[in-house]
Amino acid sequence: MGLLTSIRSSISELFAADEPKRIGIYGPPNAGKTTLANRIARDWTGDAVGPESHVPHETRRARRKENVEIKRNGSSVNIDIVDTPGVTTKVDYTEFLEHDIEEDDAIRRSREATEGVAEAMHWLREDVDGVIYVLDATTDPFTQVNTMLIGIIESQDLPVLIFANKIDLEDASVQRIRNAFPQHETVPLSALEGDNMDEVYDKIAEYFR
Ligand SMILES: Nc1nc2c(ncn2[C@@H]2O[C@H](COP(=O)(O)OP(=O)(O)OP(=O)(O)O)[C@@H](O)[C@H]2O)c(=O)[nH]1
Ligand SMILES: [Mg+2]
Repeated sequence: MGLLTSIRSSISELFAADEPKRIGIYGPPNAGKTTLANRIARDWTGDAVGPESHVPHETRRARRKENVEIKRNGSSVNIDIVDTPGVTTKVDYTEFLEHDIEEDDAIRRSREATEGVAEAMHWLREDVDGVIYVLDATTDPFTQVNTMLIGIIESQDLPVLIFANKIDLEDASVQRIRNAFPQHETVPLSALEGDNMDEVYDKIAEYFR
């Protein structure tokens, strides 16, 4: 290799190493994805990604926070966080009516959520470098959606961490999640309370460097 070519390839490697990794936060509705995305963004950049809500499908379009630099043991990892809408097989507008939302608004929300899910699925195939899969540890992890999504992630050969969220709640079971997906590492946390965030950042730095 000529000197110039060699210098050029070293420079491009240097830039490639600095390019942020795009990390998609996926999982079923209400698992706490936005709460987690906001906590990570607030801890490292000072501002939030989007609104959190007990109403399912609050996030209906993917939201991105770019250049989040997480410092770990003297080195740092630079990521773009993509908060995605909760994935379900069917968005039923009557779910919204239970939360005192008018029918017109409910229909609009369910349409947006369906489009958002399709978009997030498309990104999973094309546009992310790694996945944080968030589950509510108080609910049954053995669902069709979880099995299908984890399967797609595996088929794309993407690095994936499973986050067992809401461990502050009494009926949370991290073991149930570990049993469901023994092939992946499961990290317990409470995105709401900020429990176990040190391990969360250690694992992010380890997996998505
Ligand atoms: N107890 C507890 N509640 C949590 C935790 N994380 C999130 N929540 C609550 O769970 C609800 C859903 O949180 P979101 O962050 O909006 O969930 P999401 O996965 O983004 O939901 P969608 O955008 O609808 O898919 C909210 O009421 C949160 O306050 C947690 O660690 N513990
Ligand atoms: Mg959300």
